[in-house]
Amino acid sequence: MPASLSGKWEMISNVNFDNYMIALGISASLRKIAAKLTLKKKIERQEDQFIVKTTSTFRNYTVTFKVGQEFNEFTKGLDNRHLKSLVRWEGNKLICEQTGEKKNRGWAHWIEDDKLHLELFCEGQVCKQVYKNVSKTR
Ligand code: YOG
Repeated sequence: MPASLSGKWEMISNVNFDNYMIALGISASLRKIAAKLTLKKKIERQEDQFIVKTTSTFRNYTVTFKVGQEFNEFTKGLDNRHLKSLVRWEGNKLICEQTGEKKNRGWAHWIEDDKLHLELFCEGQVCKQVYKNVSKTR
């Protein structure tokens, strides 16, 4: 049975987030705020359409996409850049390539041991986050 990315998730670990943010060019003052946040994800899926909401007490960010279909992404409230993004499945991993000013940028999501895993990539830095499921029903 393939585990689903869909549901509500809450961050339980966050490794190398500061270096990822530095690679994105985020200021020291914003990084200090961001480092203290417990991020939440709400992932909804309808066929190949995904809505991924990242929420926190400070800012929220939503991205909507169809797998295999390139889209324009504006990282509003994050690093505020315009990207060409493309999400695809690679085995059980949902992988996003974010083409723009920053090289080797993107992310990967997958399920492992009932946890949602996320790797965030930018310019050789990799931030690794793990989320526990907080859905009311599964
Ligand atoms: O997720 O791309 O799930 O979009 C990473 C923040 C902090 C603002 C969050 C607000 C990168 C200040 C999105 C955080 C740091 C720091 C809550 C990661 C940038 C600015 C929104 C992401 C993907 C995959 C879906």
